[in-house]
Amino acid sequence: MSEAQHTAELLKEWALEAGFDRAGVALLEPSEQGQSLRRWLERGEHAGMEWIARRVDLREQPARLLDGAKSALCVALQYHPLVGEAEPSGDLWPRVARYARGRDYHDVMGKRLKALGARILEAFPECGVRPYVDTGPILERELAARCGLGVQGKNTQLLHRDWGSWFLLGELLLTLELKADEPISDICGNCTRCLDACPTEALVEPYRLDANRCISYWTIEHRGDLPDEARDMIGDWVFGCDICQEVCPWNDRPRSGKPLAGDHPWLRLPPERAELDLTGLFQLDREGFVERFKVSPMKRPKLDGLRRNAAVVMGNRGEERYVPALAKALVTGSPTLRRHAAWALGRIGGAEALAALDQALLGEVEEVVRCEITSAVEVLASNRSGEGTRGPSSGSSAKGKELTL
Ligand code: B12
Ligand code: SF4
Ligand code: SF4
Repeated sequence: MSEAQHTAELLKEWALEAGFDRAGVALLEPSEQGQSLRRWLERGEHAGMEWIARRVDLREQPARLLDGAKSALCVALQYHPLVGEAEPSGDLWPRVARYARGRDYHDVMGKRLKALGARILEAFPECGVRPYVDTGPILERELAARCGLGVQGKNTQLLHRDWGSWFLLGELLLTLELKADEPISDICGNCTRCLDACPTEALVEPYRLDANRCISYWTIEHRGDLPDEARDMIGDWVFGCDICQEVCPWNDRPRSGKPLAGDHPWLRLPPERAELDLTGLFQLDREGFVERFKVSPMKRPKLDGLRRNAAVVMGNRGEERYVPALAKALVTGSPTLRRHAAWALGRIGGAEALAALDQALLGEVEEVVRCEITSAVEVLASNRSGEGTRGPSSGSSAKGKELTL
């Protein structure tokens, strides 16, 4: 065995000891996806994620991120299915993406990568080391695909015949000479289940996702008010979206026969969060939010963003039981929440919703909120007179619609 191969094997073993489920070694050669990344950006399919467009050169040439970088030790951490974990109940958690129910993987994987890096430095003091999880200018799926941690599926997620796609990625860039692992070949074949199941047609063609239509983008990444089309699209997803993974045959069951993510307590939904439902999100104050979500990926859109999503989901569900909470939010919430609460009340309808809207209009001073309330009242009035066409949606009503922002 060559020294490069011996060191690579040693480091992969240490990665497993550091708490990762799988590891592989990739050479830091220039990206082969640079052209299609640039086309994706030119088409504006990154939606509001301008930060992706700013660092394209580095994404194309990841070796430039660390002086003398030659290889990447790529790691994967499984997050589902959790052994012995029942699906959560209630009206909130089943519609929060699985990766986000427990602790924030950026922290968990970041700490483990740091510890792994320190161990490598101790053994190879001359080595340069740089950890990344998610937020660096790296095409992480491409890098991990190069060393066989999976292969990109038509839903753009990295997947593996033994492990499915419910895993997260991270990597250590290294200046060490290491023997690289081999990629694996395509496992999608003729399947198109993810493309067929995506309720918003965000997967515009195999391996191409338009974030302007992706529920995950709107509920996690988009800041501020949601345009009307996006409110339709998100259906009843409060944070993220798992549909294109749920339908993937490689996620049906662990093919390897080994338990997946059986010993990852950090992924479990903590009791202080489990008790929350949609209306509970409205009742949280800043302190309560920080207490419950400071170690969760759900802090990303902030309390206002989560409440915005919750209001839209209530409207899309069209259930009258949400009217009292929405009516209160319409008076006491932030301008963003008041706007989305008004929209949701217009969706749900009924005398109580209409009375709340009329009442709120009397005291509302923000012009955008007044407009939202007025149009919600108009929707209800036209519904009453039998002219209206709007009503509760499950998100799939967005299918086939043109998105105009
Ligand atoms: C931006 C981003 C998003 C955006 C855009 C998603 C996207 N598909 O790019 C949004 C907010 C929508 C998103 C959603 C999700 N994300 Co995300 N996201 C990222 C992030 C930060 C950057 C991805 C990126 O660079 N996209 C740019 C586009 C252009 O890349 P691409 O889709 O890979 O497109 C290339 C290929 O399709 C390729 N290509 C073109 N033609 C062909 C043909 C073939 C045959 C092949 C193989 C490839 C290929 O060329 C394209 C251009 O480079 C990465 C972390 C990272 N730094 O990599 C996490 C990451 C990809 N996300 C992750 C996760 C878990 C998710 C969600 C599942 C979360 C959720 N449940 O809501 C969803 C899944 C949505 C989906 N179907 O992809 C994980 C994926 C893990 C895995 N197993 O693959 C990552 C790696 C984070 C991590 N560190 O673990 N995400
Ligand atoms: S995450 Fe949801 S909306 Fe986005 S591509 Fe997958 S199924 Fe479609
Ligand atoms: S659902 Fe089918 S096409 Fe989509 S990623 Fe899975 S195997 Fe590939």
